[in-house]
Amino acid sequence: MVRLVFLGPPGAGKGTQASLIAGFYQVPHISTGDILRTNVAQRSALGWQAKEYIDKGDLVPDQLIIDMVEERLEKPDALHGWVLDGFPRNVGQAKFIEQLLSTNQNANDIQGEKTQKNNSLIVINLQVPDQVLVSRLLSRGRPDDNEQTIQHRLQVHHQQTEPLIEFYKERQQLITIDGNHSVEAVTNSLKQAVNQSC
Ligand code: B4P
Repeated sequence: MVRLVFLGPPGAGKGTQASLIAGFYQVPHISTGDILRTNVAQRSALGWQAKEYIDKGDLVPDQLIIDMVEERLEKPDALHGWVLDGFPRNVGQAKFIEQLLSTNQNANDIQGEKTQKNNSLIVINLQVPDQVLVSRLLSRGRPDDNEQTIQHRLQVHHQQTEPLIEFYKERQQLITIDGNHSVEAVTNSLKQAVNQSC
């Protein structure tokens, strides 16, 4: 079973690679950014709450995101693996995933299923220099891709998401990939690294 998480700064190519890898392993690609933007477009209650954070480049509060991810992971298509893109983004969110997988593991153990590797998580850290990120995002041009918001998103990433590198290193779940190459080259490195870990 493939359970993959993509870490990396804004513009590192998480969405681009997560979509390709999810297609390759035939598991759902779950992007918290995409789900939030759909909610904003639909003007749902969650969308109204999330919009001000996204526009500023801040993280949306944990409880809103965790409830949203929990609901998505309970859908039938996510029972046999997933690729999470943009989640977790801080230690609180990472602890939620850890707890969720350990609860699943306990349930499977009680049922006597052989799940030695079933609940293991692979964490991909896509590395790209800040100046490359800024130019990629400015040329993408999403509403939150303006110079001021991008700089703030990078700062939020360094402060809140980068500590996850150590968190997952300690758990021996981290694979670091150089994302500063063509999309195809990055995908190839990723497939190779994931195949070795599965
Ligand atoms: P996200 O939607 O996750 O967006 P992102 O980090 O900006 O982009 P990503 O890294 O996926 O870049 P992409 O592949 O598209 O977050 C947006 C906002 O939502 C956050 O700021 C936050 O407010 C909120 N949010 C989301 N998740 C949250 C959470 N868990 N908790 C709290 N808040 C949350 O690539 C970018 C560009 O680069 C594209 O144009 C692409 O074509 C290009 N590109 C990709 N790979 C390339 C390559 N190898 N070479 C050249 N260009 C490349």
